[in-house]
Amino acid sequence: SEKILNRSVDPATQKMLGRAEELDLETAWDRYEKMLPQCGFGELGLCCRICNMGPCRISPFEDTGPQKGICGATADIIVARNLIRMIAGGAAAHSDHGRDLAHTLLLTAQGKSGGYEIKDEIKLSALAREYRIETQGRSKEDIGLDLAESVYAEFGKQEGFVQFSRRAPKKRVELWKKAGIDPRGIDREIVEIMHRTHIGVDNDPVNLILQGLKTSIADGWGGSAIATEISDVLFGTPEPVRSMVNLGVLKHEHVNIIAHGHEPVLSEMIVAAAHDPKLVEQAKACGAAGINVVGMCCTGNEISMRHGIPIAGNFLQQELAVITGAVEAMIVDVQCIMPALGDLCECFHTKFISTSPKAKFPGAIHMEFNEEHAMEIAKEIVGTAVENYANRNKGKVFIPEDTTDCMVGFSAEAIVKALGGTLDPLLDAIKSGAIKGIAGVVGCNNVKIKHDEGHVELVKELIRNNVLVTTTGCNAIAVAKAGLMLPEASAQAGEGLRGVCQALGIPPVLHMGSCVDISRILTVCAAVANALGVDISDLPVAGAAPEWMSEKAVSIGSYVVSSGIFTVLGTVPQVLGSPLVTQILTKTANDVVGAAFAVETDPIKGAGLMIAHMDAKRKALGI
Ligand code: NFS
Ligand code: SF4
Repeated sequence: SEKILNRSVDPATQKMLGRAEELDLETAWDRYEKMLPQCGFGELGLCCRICNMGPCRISPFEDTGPQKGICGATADIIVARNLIRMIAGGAAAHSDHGRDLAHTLLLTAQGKSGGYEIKDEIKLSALAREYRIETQGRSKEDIGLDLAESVYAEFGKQEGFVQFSRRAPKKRVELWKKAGIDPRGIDREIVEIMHRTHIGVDNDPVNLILQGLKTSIADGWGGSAIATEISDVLFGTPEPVRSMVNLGVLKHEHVNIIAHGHEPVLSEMIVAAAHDPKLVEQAKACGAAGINVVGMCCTGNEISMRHGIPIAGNFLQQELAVITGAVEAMIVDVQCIMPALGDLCECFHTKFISTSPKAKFPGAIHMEFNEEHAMEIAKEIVGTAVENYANRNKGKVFIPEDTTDCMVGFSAEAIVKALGGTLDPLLDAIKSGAIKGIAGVVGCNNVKIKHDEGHVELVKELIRNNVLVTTTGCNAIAVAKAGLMLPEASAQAGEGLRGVCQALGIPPVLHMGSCVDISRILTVCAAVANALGVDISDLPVAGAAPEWMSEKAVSIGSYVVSSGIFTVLGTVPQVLGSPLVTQILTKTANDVVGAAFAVETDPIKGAGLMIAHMDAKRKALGI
């Protein structure tokens, strides 16, 4: 129907929305419709609930209604506080994920973890060198222990700086120091946001936003970078590998297990446990052909990047996966997991299994995971899924056939390898104009935008214009579904980019991982800037989040801009109630960090803004 076609451009999603209608099952899109019209004060960021004299809401019209909260807070103050509290939420989520990885490395180095090992010793040594940890003649466990303690300490550090932020060009670090936004420690900056936004503390919108930027830098160059780097140490640095995406990766004859959420600490173990011969045997005894583990959202990106495990879908497809009726277990840890899954799983045989003490859900069975007994618990969880196969109602199964092949696994290291060992071929291609610039296109799905359309249209327009695209998160999954993550997709690229892709055998869109792996994009930008002897803000690079929705995305956008990269947002942030804050984000930020945000809901126009920005930067560089 028309309604369904307006909800998503993805054929599998369209089919499943039809199936949901047939079964009279509710999805996020239906709940969104019931929510309309959404609160106008909230949309503009003008509602404050920070103290119990409120809630206060500021009238968006200057001549009618209250212009100040009960404490006297203006629209500018309220909008700025709300915005940076979102940054605190996002930075906390990414960084707590990083902390969990540091914890896993610590236990592994101490010989106390149940099934993990240090897999990438090259990465381990490289990181150890950054921390000036002695590596000569020492075991990987000894080095790992020192490294784990060093990265662990970043979170509670009170003074100094976050080590990985020093990968940024010198000019960038100097600029951060001058602006007072060089973060001292990850937790400290997040806590300071909560303090400053308490009633009656920081009431200067500019000062508030600067603290927001500082905290976001602690995320991108701190917590997220730690999550990425330590994951590589434990599970291996990704290398190009073939994978598959979309709901068609679920199988009729197999026990289907979806690993959904974010931390590879869990999903890696589920993948390993599913190979256990006893469990495979048990699955066969139950009449299944085998065990099929697939991913969803960012943990799906993690296991796809490292093992080529198929990805069932992105954020807005999580309910649809359950509606196939073919999922024995939806296993989740933290972040971007809809509480709606509980009720939905009850309509099917699907077991909704929560695993993190930090994240429990209505209707879920809780099988708590811990690193000390990782493999043992993972086997128990997979066993629960296997047993559940007998309960599948084959008459209720509806799996859309759609799948798309893709090539994933482009870590910074893999990109350098693909270039033949140095960045030079990339630099030359940028200088010659074969590649106009590099874009990082990332972020979520959002019911406010036709599912995947923002992602796919923006990326297509970029590659048509010879922009090499790097991607992570739900954007990566959308783009992979559209077939753009194959070397053959270079046929859709402009002539210059096509030539480069064909010469190197790479797709025009490079999958760099999960959202914490945006730190990989920063690392590449820093390396390119350092090689050219310029700041990141001088490069022909731009970012975009065409369908963003989460607090994590707010933190990401903020650290990308703070790193000097112009960023286009495809959904409107809740800040327009303050002309001052809007002005800071879209204009004044240029004077402070050399980059700013733009908001553009039309993906083609959004791509146009990025291209124009790259052209201007190229001109300034004289290339
Ligand atoms: Ni990123 Fe990943 Fe997707 Fe958005 Fe959620 S899964 S961490 S937040 S919705 S891209
Ligand atoms: Fe109202 Fe001020 Fe309290 Fe916010 S902090 S709810 S604006 S009185």
